Amino acid sequence: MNKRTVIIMILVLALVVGIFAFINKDMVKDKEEIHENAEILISDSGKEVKLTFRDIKDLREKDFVANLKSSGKPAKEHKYTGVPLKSLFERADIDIKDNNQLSVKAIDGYTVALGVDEVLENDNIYLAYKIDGKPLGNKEDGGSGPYQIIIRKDQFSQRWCKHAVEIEIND
Ligand SMILES: Nc1nc2c(c(=O)[nH]1)N[C@H]1C(S)=C(S)[C@@H](COP(=O)(O)O)O[C@H]1N2
Ligand SMILES: [Mo]
Repeated sequence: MNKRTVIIMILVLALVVGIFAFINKDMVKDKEEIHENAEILISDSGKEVKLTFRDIKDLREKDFVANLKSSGKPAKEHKYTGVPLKSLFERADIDIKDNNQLSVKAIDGYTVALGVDEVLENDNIYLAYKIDGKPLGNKEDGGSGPYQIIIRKDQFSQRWCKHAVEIEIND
């Protein structure tokens, strides 16, 4: 192999690596955009407020640990990232303290009821969007997000509503 061939091979390799890095960067950006389009609808007797991922991330983001009990597996501790659920109502200018109950609805129809008293507790109910530092992912890719309700005190995780899309204040 002469010197010229070696130089050409190195240039071709560098070009290939560069193209792959470029494509990968675009793919990562697309994923982030899909994730950032995740919205939550809050409804309170006729009033509807839509919060975007940006709105939610601008609230009091916090890392916390909680024990996930997945079906057929022993409970496992995970680090979640999210915001206290009650901060969403503050952001939407909805005062829930004179209400009793609200329900969280998921894209698969799963609905959980939450008492206003427990929602107002500190460090118990969160709207999470990351698990162990990674986005929760959506239903299609086997994840539990883009948003999941985490109730630290619910040891069996039944009310940890995955794929949450709407919160309705009932009464
Ligand atoms: N949207 C939605 N959320 C859900 C469920 C569900 O079927 N749909 N199952 C619940 C139950 S019974 C459990 S134990 C936890 C954990 O579910 P996993 O077994 O899929 O991890 O999610 C809860 N949240
Ligand atoms: Mo479950």
